[in-house]
Amino acid sequence: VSLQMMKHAWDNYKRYAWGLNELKPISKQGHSSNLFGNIQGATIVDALDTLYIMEMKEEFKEAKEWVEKNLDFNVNAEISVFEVNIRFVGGLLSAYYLSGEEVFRKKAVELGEKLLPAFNTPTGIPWALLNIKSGIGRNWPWASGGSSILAEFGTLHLEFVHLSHLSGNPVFAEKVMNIRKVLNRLDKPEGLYPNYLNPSSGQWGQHHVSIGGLGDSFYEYLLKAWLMSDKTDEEGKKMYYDAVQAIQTHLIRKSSGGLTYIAEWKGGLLEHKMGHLTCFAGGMFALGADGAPNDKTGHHIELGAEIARTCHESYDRTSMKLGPEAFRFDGGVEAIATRQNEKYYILRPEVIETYMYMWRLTHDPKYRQWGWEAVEALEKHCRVDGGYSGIRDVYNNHESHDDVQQSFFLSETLKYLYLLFSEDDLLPFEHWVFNTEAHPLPVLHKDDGNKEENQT
Ligand code: DMJ
Repeated sequence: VSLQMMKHAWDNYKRYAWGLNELKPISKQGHSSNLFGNIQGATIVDALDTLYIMEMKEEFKEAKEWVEKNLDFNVNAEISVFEVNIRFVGGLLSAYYLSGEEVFRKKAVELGEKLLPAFNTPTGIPWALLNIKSGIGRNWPWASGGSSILAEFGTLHLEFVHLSHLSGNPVFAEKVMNIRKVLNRLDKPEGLYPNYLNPSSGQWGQHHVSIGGLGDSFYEYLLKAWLMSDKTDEEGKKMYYDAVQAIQTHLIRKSSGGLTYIAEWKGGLLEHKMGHLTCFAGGMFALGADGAPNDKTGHHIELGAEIARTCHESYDRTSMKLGPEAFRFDGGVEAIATRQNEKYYILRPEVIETYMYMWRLTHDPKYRQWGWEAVEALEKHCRVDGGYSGIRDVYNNHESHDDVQQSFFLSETLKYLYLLFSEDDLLPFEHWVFNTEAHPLPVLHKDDGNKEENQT
């Protein structure tokens, strides 16, 4: 089924928005998000590995040809360093590792080089935004006193380690190792990492902590850096398990109805709200369970299962059976959005992502059932003639479509659905880690490194 869904999403993108970043499935035209400046083709690059895995060979071939002929980074564009890294660098790296086609390696390294000027700050903590022609960077004007964002500069590690590996140029890995060094020098309030860090002073901005937006994938990349290093990156491992310990103590709570949730922390005060984005953490806890210190493996799996259940409830308590952007545990509600501007669903993957990890790690059939419920809801409410669209209010009985087919729907949501219903030996966790946009990157096995050294 996810293959049919992919075909519908891809065919319509191709028909109405080919070469542009994303598709507007209602108005049947291209959609440009300013996150990518005027780099083009986000949906193509994000979808490459999904097409490959689903064995959509014709489509993969036309996507590759587009990349060869048209993907151009010599443009005057201000881009989001984080978004371009996770979608474009990540997408190109995965396409290279899966297909072995040199063009993807070349483009990934070329783009990586374009991103390097973002690190020209007094601390080496990169800017959020970069003009890839002039090399001038800046931060989001809304981010706490000129700060960079934890989830942005903390979500470069996996891709940059691979860029060094593939190019032979150590500079990429050096840049991301320095980010860790800066973080490790700083005092952390209650052991937590604030979402904001000033790249000039090297000091934290506002003490806001989140495992959802602005924080999320920083934690994910600590764990995955360790896994991707074949468990040799002890620093990443320690940072991850220490952070989870602080998160458990200060952010994880249980509602009176028995639902475990991860709250947000604002200068010591809890906001009892959980984002759809935060739902990825169920899968993360389960993935990290195996290495958990002090015999805590079972506990981390259990935590993953509880987060999965809570996020499933957030879907089940809507009329469309698709979850809202954020849901609350206060004012007498549990796992329900109360604010109008938190009721939307934009084809995000995190809940399905967690089902996929929980399925692989426990084989409890309920995760496939829950994934199936999501498929039915997507087909009923998000599928339109011209592709798939987000929904403005999941509690309403009538769809109000937002008219965007997000590129992560093809790279993540549909890929995780496909994996949920595939055998475990398709991209096995011993050999692959998924970047935060669901692009698989190979584990760099200790032996491979030795082999290369022996050869030179
Ligand atoms: C994706 O770009 C990535 O999953 C990122 O980590 C968070 N936001 C979207 C999906 O919701």
